[in-house]
Amino acid sequence: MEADYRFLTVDEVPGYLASVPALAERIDAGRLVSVGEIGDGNLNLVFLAKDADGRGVVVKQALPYVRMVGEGWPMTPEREKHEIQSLLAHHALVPELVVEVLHHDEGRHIIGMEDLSDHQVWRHALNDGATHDGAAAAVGRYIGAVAFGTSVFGLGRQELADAQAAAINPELCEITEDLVFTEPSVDAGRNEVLPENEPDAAALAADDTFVDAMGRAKYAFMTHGEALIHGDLHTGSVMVRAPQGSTVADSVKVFDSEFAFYGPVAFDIGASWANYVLAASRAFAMGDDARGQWALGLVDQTWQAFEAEFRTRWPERVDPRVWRDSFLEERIAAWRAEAWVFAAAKMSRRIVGAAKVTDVQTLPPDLRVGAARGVLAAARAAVRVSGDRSATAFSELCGAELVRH
Ligand code: SR1
Ligand code: MG
Repeated sequence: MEADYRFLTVDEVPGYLASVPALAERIDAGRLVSVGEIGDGNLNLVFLAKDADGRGVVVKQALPYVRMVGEGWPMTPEREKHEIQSLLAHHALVPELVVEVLHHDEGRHIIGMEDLSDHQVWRHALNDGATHDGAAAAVGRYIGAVAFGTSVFGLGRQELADAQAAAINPELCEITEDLVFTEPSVDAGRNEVLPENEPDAAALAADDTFVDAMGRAKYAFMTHGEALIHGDLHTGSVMVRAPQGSTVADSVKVFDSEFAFYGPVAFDIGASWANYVLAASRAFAMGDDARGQWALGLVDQTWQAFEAEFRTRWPERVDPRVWRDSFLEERIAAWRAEAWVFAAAKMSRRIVGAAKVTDVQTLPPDLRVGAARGVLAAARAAVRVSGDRSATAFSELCGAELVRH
């Protein structure tokens, strides 16, 4: 461990804030009214400090291991560099949709960020039955802006090479390769399901079509360095806010991009779709079919906004001489098809794998069984369908499986 890499504590936060000019100008460190550790993710420490004027900042520190497991699962704390680099690059493209970075402490792997405590983690809001209309479209617009602006279409050759070199992130990519593509069907000792779901997990592992699809998807993930993708774009990586009494989001902020690297554009699309299916599975399990259908509708909202954003930026592409409009149509169709399979991977890992989601885990066990079974059936069905179908077809197919189970 580096000499100055000490773990931040609640007691230390006031002094830390006072010592960092970029943070001290955003909060009165001498008049703090609260400091708390609020991290609820799988990996990091996250502190929120508020002052007497209601101003706040967030300080996040990467640990040298996976928080949800402990020191037995080491993980590079250097991941904070990838988070910072990607947040800055993405913020430059769509500042209104990405959390603002205020400070970077390389030695201690700490990031200072704007306070979003007037927002909610979108997964929590979804679990609570809130809608935040417009959030799914905002996510799609973010993916589209990043897909264009960090790729060969939006960057000059040297700038692209520099960005690619800075974004090499093998340790975190390997976690995704293992947990998302391999382990749903090949248990490495980390999988767990309810006893009633063991036959469902076994059927997934024995499904040659599914395993072959995961092999192709893993290959694409490891070789298709198309854009500086978020890399972990689930509903826990998005903050949402709506005015009191409104169902419409007035602010949506993407954060937590430590898994960022040059990867397939469709991986972020598929990640969002998978999490909408998980939200839908919760609603159907609770007997709220209207809510389930609403959650499935988010799939097309994200897709349409992604496509619109990419098409809007397309006239500005670096080399229109050979990247003609026919190529745009090819890319859009290819990304939509790939998103089906990435979504299947992402939804299945959240049911059988090491890192689960509260959408399903907080259901009573008798309801969880059916929700988990439905999600695994949807994942298996999705990889069987030909690649030229719409986002709406994806959500209809998933909905049919969720309702059936
Ligand atoms: C060991 S890390 C487990 C998961 O947490 C993160 O949010 C990623 O999704 C990762 O796969
Ligand atoms: Mg995360």
